[in-house]
Amino acid sequence: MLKKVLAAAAVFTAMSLGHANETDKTYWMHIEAQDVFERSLIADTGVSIETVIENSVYAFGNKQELEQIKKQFKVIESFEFDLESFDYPTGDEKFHNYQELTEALQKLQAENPNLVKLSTIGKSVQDRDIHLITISADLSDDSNLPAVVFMGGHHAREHISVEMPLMLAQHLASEFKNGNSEIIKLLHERQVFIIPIVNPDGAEHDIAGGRYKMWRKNRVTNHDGSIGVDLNRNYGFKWASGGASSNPRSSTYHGPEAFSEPETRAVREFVLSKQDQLTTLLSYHTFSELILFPWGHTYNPIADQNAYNVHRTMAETMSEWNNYRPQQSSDLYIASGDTTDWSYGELGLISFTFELDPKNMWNGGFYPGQDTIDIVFEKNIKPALYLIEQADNPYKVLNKSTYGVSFINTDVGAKHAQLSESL
Ligand code: 0X9
Ligand code: ZN
Repeated sequence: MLKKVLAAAAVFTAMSLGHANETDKTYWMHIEAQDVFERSLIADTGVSIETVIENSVYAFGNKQELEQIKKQFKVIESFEFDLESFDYPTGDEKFHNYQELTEALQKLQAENPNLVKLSTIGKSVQDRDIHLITISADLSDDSNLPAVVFMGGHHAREHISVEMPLMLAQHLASEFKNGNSEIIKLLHERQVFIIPIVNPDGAEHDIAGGRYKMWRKNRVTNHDGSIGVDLNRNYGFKWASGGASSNPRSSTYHGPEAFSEPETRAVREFVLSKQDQLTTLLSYHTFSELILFPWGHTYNPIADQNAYNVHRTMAETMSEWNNYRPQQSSDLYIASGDTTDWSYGELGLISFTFELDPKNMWNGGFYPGQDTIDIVFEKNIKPALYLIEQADNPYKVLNKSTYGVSFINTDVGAKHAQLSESL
């Protein structure tokens, strides 16, 4: 605990960014915000909101964004955030860098050739493979088993969001091997797809030199020479419609167009290629201990009542295991172009974003230390197994025998209607 407090203190006391020019400097801000509308206005300036507490938020942003916020809101405290002298306690070797992750996935496949397949869905900006693990007793490419996809590592600094899907893959394989009858049955009836790291370039940058850098975006060079697009603002459903920045220097830059980035395109192509099988998607992020579901780009709930109820019911059920708070994404703040608005909005997948541990900045924020890995896994394995279990038809959680004739599929396409009506 002391370590965590010290880590948080290091975050708060870090001060100057030697190499950057004025506009590149990053500021840590504590801003008064009474409700979700004020939080959305703040997010709209381009800062990335990191912690929401009752009447205020904590956020990172650049000088220009800070100035804009000062005009509208009371900034309780702000200071320049020193990326260079940020010195997190050592001892985080348990986290997997890209090379170690790749080796762990290769080992998993080598040890379980009939259950685990390692492939790639595409390349990152810097030409790294974006790995895909398929786990099933049926590994054939044309399988028609119901499927669920788990993803991690959209945001570079969210390292625990990579460990969770890796451990999920390892857990499924080892339990299958150990004769766990529940897992054996599950893997005979499903294909489980796991993409542990969508943004490998960003994650490698964040740890380069043995020092965390609070990096969020990918590593593309933008037209103005700045670096990075926020991959969780780059998906193509209601893209750039709020809570995402058009400024390439912003940490929530949405990119020049929807799916401008090879990483989000790779996810799109993969998900589209499996759309006949996929019913469910979970994207792991950190931090705040939340279970989020669409919409994120609007305060409106999903118009389709059944789909809304499925999301809410599943989120509430999962929250009993991990004690995270279930809520609509936009209850946090409006943000457009995230993975789950696209996967639900475009394809009707039942879609969740988990904000994993810790709960807040004072417990370590993005860098809570390696002891948190096992805690996160223990809390979140049951929710993951539950999603796999329900993936044949998530609408079964509603326990209804029929939806009658009044069912109108207002949000999405054929897939969703078909599942809902099959009850
Ligand atoms: O802002 C994000 O992309 C996610 N939070 S994070 O701290 N991991 O960056 C939350 C996305 C939730 N979606 C919306 N609020 N629309
Ligand atoms: Zn994130």
